[in-house]
Amino acid sequence: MKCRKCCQKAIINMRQHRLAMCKEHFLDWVPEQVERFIHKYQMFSRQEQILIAVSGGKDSLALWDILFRLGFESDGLYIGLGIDEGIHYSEKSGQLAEAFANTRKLRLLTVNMRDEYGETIPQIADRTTRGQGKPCSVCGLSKRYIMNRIARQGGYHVLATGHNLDDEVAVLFGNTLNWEVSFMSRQSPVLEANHPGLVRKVKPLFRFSEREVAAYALLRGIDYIYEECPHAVGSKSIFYKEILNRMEEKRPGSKLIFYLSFLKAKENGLFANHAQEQVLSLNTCSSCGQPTTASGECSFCRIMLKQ
Ligand code: Q46
Ligand code: ZN
Ligand code: ZN
Repeated sequence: MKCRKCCQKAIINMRQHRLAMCKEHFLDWVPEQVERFIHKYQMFSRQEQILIAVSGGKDSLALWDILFRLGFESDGLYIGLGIDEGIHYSEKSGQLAEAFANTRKLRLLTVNMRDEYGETIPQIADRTTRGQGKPCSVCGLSKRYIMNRIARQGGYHVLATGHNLDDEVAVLFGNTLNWEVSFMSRQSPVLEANHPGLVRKVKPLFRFSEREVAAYALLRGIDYIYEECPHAVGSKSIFYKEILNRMEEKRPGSKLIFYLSFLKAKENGLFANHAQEQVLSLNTCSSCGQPTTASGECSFCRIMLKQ
């Protein structure tokens, strides 16, 4: 297999794009495409301050590397979840995020759950009904809450996450199976800040497969955490990804078509009524002042105040 651009030996073949590339051209192609998508989907401009949610994994570090190479001003935010039983997931991922920032002289903000809130995610999950069995629900809502709070307090215009195509398609697949129309109406590569106190959220890597992002991170020599969070084992999302990978194997491009067709349907107004309802139903938390769909206190304040 030869590189489409220079005819040297290709190191990656992207069947869904009918495109093979050598290392050098692949490492140029990825940021070029990211810049194109940032512009196409109107994610942010060069004048805006970007905060990247950094987990220490390949996606968020690859995103930070790409935005740095493209000359966008961006800081990182790492949230120490305190998931340290077994493989020391949080400790290792925090060290890798820090090392990445230090070697490139980038600014990394850190929020440590234990230091800031007095409890780790597994501890909060253990004492709340919401977290019974698995801490993912508590973890997800805490991360969303903290990311928005730090972005807003720091005066950032936009919060970028490293979600890739496989992540997005797995979520869409799950929502479609259950016909979760309100979730589908909110799923997008760009979520505008349509309520006071919200920060725009963007996913600049949403058109790249997990394999492409992993290849980019490896070829750039990025040191990231290879292990998944131990709580991800057996998750629905991983199960959906396996099914979708089987489909992609037989029909390359299926994932991208599924996701882009969904975006097209949204653009044509398929979920317009539901999107409007979501905006109208946002309130302000009576305790912390952050936007919430709940009336009274937001879910985060409720789990933190519940003894
Ligand atoms: S970090 Fe948190 Fe994930 Fe771990 S506890 Fe679950 S939600 S699996 S992205
Ligand atoms: Zn080449
Ligand atoms: Zn609150």
